[in-house]
Amino acid sequence: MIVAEAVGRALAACGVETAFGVVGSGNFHVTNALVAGGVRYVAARHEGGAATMADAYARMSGRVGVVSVHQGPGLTNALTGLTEAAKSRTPLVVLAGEATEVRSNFHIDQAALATAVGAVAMRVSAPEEAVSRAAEAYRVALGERRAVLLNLPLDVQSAPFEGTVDVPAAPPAGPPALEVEELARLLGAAERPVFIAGRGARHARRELEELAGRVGALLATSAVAKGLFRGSPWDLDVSGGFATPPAAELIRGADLVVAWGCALNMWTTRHGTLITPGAKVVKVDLDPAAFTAHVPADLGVTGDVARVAEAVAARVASRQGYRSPEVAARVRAEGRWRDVPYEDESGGGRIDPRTLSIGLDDLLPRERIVAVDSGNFMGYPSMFIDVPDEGGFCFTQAFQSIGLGLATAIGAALARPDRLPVAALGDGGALMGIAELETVVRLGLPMVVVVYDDEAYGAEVHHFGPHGHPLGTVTFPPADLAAIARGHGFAAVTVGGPGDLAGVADWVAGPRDRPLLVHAKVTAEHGSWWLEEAFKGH
Ligand SMILES: Cc1ncc(C[n+]2csc(CCOP(=O)(O)OP(=O)(O)O)c2C)c(N)n1
Ligand SMILES: [Mg+2]
Repeated sequence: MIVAEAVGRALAACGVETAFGVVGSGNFHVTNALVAGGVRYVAARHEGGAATMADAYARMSGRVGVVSVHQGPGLTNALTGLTEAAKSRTPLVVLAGEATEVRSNFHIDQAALATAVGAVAMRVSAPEEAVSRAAEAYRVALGERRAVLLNLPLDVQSAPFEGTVDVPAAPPAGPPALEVEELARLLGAAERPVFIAGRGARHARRELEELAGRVGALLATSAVAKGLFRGSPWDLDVSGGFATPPAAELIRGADLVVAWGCALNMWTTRHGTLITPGAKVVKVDLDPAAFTAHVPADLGVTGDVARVAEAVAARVASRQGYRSPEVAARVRAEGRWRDVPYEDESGGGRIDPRTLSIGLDDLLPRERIVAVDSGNFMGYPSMFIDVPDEGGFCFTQAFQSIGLGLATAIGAALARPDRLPVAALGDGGALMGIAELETVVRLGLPMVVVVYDDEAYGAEVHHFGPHGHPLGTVTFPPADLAAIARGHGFAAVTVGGPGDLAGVADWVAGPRDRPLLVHAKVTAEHGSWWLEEAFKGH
């Protein structure tokens, strides 16, 4: 066995289930070894797609995502996806060939690249390290929630490996935090507590609902945990720019905000304005760095969200808190965006993006998994297309890159084959990530790709247009996205008004043997309300 094979076999033995990549000479053997070890390998068409697929797969499956790339350009192509994963603390291992000979065309400082974007760089420097380094990369990715680049120098890769592929067991979880008494005291005294659950709470619905029920807390999430409390009568859905008017008001009314695995960034708090001055803020997080980030915490509790919530629940008495019948009635009547009245602006061959999103919400099966790209349009699917739970929404937006949405939907679809994958994209993001349309068809995914087409980088149009700047650099002629999709093997419908949604209904009722692209020509007279919020941060 050569070193490359030992690395692949070791990762398979660690429990890797699916790997994504683009194969070249420098990662050929390690990828084949993954496959030989029982790992499903998914070929992407661009390394950026592969990295984002692995990221989304990891988020939706709870497993470590694995990416395999060629040295040099294979890694640079993957960088945007790797950065998103690093910022999102997704457990990810990137296997990359490495040309250590400085005169090689493929040579770059790969370790420096990785650390520059927040990933951890490791290297198999000698044959005898093959298994221990692979296991270490896996352990750091999973245990510390890091994106790890494992460099595989070409000369070391091809050397013989003499040892056995035996990987050590993962260490047990740490003990719960000591600050639970203080959190229990604060919750016991709060009149109007609100819980905001983030990425670090996606595994802890039961424990949080139990505690919230005792202390009378209302429930909200950050965007990445959307759906976590779906079905609860106290669910305010997403806190921040996507919050409904009553949800925003109720969050502002809190006298205690407990952020669970959630740093309370500018998006989640509308630049801090959703937290009323004087309200106490508590953060529960594995990483104490979260306590001082963004809105600072009055109290930080270090530990796993589920364990801390359990420990606190054992120390508090039952009280009504924020859960009055009036609040319940309000959440029931106005808690969803589609209950908020609006004037439908569809007309002239274009559909109002709200009407489009509500129409899709009605037509698409409820067991769905929605992935959203970045851009002006992004709030429409996030706010109007409902999801069944936290496993129904995948939001790769920590780096705010456009073009990740389609690959996100592919990775999410592979993690949850029981659900209909829905990719919601702008025309700009769709054309940027278009390399993976063929991947959707090749994998036979029954996906619905919705393109909110305003023939522009709408975010920029609405950012600069009101100030009278020329917009020629951010507007485009019409592109026939339906024809492009058909060319890849998709079914496609062009939607220029509510009546055209019948084509979507036909696809849903049919055999769904091909993915569907919905080319929606959307109205674009004005920017979205959440975008105005975002521009404050630019
Ligand atoms: C990789 C990358 N390039 C550029 C940007 C800047 N940017 C933010 S939104 C946007 C426009 C996206 O256009 P589209 O996907 O059509 O969505 P729309 O804003 O029109 O709804 C651009 C170019 C970015 N965020 N990421
Ligand atoms: Mg656009």
